[in-house]
Amino acid sequence: MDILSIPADHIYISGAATVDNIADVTMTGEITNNYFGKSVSSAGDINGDGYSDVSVGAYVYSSNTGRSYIYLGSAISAKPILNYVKDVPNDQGGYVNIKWARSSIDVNGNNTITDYIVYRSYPPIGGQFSWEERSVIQATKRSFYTFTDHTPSDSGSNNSGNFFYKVRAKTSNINSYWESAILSGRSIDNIPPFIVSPFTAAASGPDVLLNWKSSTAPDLLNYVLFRNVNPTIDPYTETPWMTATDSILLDTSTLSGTYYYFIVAQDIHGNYSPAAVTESPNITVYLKIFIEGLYNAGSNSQVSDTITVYLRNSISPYSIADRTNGVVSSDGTAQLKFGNAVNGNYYISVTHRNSIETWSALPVSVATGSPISFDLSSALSQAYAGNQIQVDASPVRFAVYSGDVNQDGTIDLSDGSLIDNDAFNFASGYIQTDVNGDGIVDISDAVFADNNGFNFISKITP
Ligand SMILES: [Ca+2]
Ligand SMILES: [Ca+2]
Ligand SMILES: [Ca+2]
Ligand SMILES: [Ca+2]
Repeated sequence: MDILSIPADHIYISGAATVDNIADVTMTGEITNNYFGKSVSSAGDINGDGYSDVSVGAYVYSSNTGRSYIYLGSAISAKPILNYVKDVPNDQGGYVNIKWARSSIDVNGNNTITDYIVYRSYPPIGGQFSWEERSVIQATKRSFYTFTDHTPSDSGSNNSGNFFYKVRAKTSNINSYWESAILSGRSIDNIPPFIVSPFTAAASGPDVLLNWKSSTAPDLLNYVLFRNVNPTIDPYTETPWMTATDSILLDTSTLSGTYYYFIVAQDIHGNYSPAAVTESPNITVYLKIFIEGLYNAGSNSQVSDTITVYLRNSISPYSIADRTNGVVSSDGTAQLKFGNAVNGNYYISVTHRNSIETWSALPVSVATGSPISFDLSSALSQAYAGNQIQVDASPVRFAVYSGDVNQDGTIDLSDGSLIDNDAFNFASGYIQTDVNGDGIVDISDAVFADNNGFNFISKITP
């Protein structure tokens, strides 16, 4: 506290950042007309308590005798000032830290204050607090006091966890005390569980068996699981699929195709670990394939495009066991995942927006969890009936035929006329008739249909 200016008998006290023009203390003389306040001066710190004291003269206190009053400076109120109630960081919850500034009379030379009592209340009901004594701390004339309180509950997703505090500066007289203002605060569990790892999904007949390593979080509540066709989710907004307390779960109503399982470990305060993800069990095929119209022998690469790939039963009528879409990259590789077919031997057949449907020469053995590679491009004989065309001599590469614009299994005049029409109309974009994949339709696309049509190219299947 500093005394900044002393006009007459009004004293302005600067305790905080600014000084206003409202008197903090008004002192009145003991008798009227004694000219109390005619002279006011700072008296220095007379009693050595760290506060400036004030001398106020009343020079006509009695007929001939002036009187000087010494006012011992102090804060305006003897109430302790509650500074904060805040979470203790980096813990599993349950604690808040409370700090307050002493009563202004808890100072050297003054033993009025004997103790501080910390009170806590649940949020008031109907304006009524329910104060509970949490601690009694002896007054030791320190500027500040702190206390760490163990809270009954933490702030969580469905609970604000707010508790209210006040501090009483107590004297030896039970009826005489000063109380701080009321402040609220809450404790928070700052430590979510670690990510669950490992987390695996394996086929178990038609079911999927999920397995994971138990979390070591000391405040673990359970595991929350999710399923989604997307490989990433936000577990806080995603609707949970299951909860579990074990470290194993059998999914007996699996989704079709390929999708993803996610798991988070949840602590008792609703904190989630990061989500761990695992793919649904599937048959993965790494296919290598080039497409005649999209291939450039000069750069040894092709225009990347979408293909549709089928697993077909190995015996007549070679029905479709599974299908999936994939993107074949410029280097001819595509990763394909089949979520429906059971382990077995299948022909692999490939379709593309304007290429001849092409099958593998023989059935290929596939199984969930055991990815295989299949390369159509390495030899003519990789394709059923050798139904491919060489597109490069160095490196030696074979490609599926291009030009089946109408996807009827044969390249002929009807494909050529579709290309001609679009070329005549300057059609452009991602369209069937753009055989070389440059985004426009012109004579360079028609060449493929013309040449392959001339050679009566058709799909060849078992
Ligand atoms: Ca905490
Ligand atoms: Ca925790
Ligand atoms: Ca055709
Ligand atoms: Ca083109």
